[in-house]
Amino acid sequence: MRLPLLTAAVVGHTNTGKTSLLRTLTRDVGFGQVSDRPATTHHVEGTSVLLDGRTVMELFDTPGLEDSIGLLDHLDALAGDRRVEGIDVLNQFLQSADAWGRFAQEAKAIRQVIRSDIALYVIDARDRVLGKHRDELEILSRCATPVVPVLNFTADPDAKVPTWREHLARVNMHAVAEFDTVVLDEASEQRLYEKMRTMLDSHEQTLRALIQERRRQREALIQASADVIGDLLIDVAAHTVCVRVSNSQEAAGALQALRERVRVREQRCVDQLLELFRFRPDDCPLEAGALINGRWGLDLFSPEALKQFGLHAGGGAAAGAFVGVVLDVMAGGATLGAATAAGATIGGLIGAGRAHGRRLISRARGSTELRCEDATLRLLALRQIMLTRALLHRGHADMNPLPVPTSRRFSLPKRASPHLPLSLQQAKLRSHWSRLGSGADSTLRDSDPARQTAQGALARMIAAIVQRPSDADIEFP
Ligand SMILES: Nc1nc2c(ncn2[C@@H]2O[C@H](COP(=O)(O)OP(=O)(O)OP(=O)(O)O)[C@@H](O)[C@H]2O)c(=O)[nH]1
Ligand SMILES: [Mg+2]
Repeated sequence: MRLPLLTAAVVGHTNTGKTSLLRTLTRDVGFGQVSDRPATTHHVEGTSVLLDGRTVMELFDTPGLEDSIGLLDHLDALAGDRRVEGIDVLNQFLQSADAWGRFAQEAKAIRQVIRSDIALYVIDARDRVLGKHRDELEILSRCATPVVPVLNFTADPDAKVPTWREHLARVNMHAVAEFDTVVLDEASEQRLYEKMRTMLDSHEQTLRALIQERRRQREALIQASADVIGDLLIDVAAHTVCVRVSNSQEAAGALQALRERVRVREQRCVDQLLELFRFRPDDCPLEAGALINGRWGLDLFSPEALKQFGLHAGGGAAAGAFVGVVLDVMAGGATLGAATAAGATIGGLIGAGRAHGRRLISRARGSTELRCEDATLRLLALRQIMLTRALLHRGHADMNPLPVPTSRRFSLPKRASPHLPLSLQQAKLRSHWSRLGSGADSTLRDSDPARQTAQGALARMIAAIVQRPSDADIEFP
């Protein structure tokens, strides 16, 4: 069924966040120009909201209203003593020279309001109610277009939401929406569409479909993110490197290479997550410990990164620069001597060697395995989960850094299981599941249904963690 096209003009005083509102509603960080400077937007610019590939809503950004007090006086003077309707006077004004001269900016906005089905009047809720606002509302009320006031900057401690609501009610505007454009709150967006729906009977279906579509998209985004993170974790958990214990130089080189591969793999996951949420790396600028131009500020293999999430590296592997990697020295039987020797050689390099018990894969004599330790896997999981949660609530107008995770918010609760989830334990025993390193056989990996099952189970667990309330402890598993 073809839904009727809905057109909405976004208007308001300069610098109230009109362009920002459009960016967030359309999930388009590239739309228009957003700046602290007043009068950033000079022209009317439209953008589409699609549903099943078809445009169902067109949103129009407009230049800020700057001289509403002057314009209202001008309109009143145009009307004179005649009993004429506001819209007629406005049309008369739009055809006059003043609409291209001293009131050109205002005229562009008003023309778009008159042409649209609805106007969203954006208010900086930190402002006091001033004469300019009263006059803007008065002019808008003459446009014969329904108006939904949108209170922006509502997350700011200075927001005067009740005062604004009271004032708007006095001028007969009861359907008021609250929407902070930098904090994407799914519920606020829904309420905004619902307010529009109450005013637009003819577009009821379009708005209802949009609300449903946004809900569906959010769920799909969470699933897709969880899947991408699950894939990363399996790749890293399954990745092992065999090195000869007798050659400490070779071992050191292999260790560096392993860490680099894991870093690159994490970066690929970050890039995938940013892309899923339609952010560009430089949309998430610098803040220590958080994402810096789309990269994690703290190295994955640093004690600080572990500490940030309340994690501790296990045993001696935490020492020095070699955080996050464990040495699996062959243990038992005839190789015990070699293992001890390996402990002496590479153990000196890494800090200490730790012997892992059960082995399912065969190994050559005199060699040892390097792999990421559990704390690194947890850190990888927590970093990407934290990023996903931040992106879910990040408006596409947000120009601030992503928030820094703190150990308080991300500490592992005492009851946390000492074991990794089963799927990761399985991955640790199946090096062919990993895409990392030369040993990875992509055909084998992609065709192994057990890997897919494990990734699916992990993704479900991650999706549940991502959706925990904002004040909940974040833990993995
Ligand atoms: N903290 C916060 N900042 C916001 C919000 N909305 C907009 N901003 C910031 O406010 C400034 C103005 O935003 P714009 O979207 O350019 O405002 P505008 O109404 O389009 O401005 P003009 O085009 O000049 O009329 C920018 O620095 C935005 O980053 C918000 O909800 N919260
Ligand atoms: Mg603008």
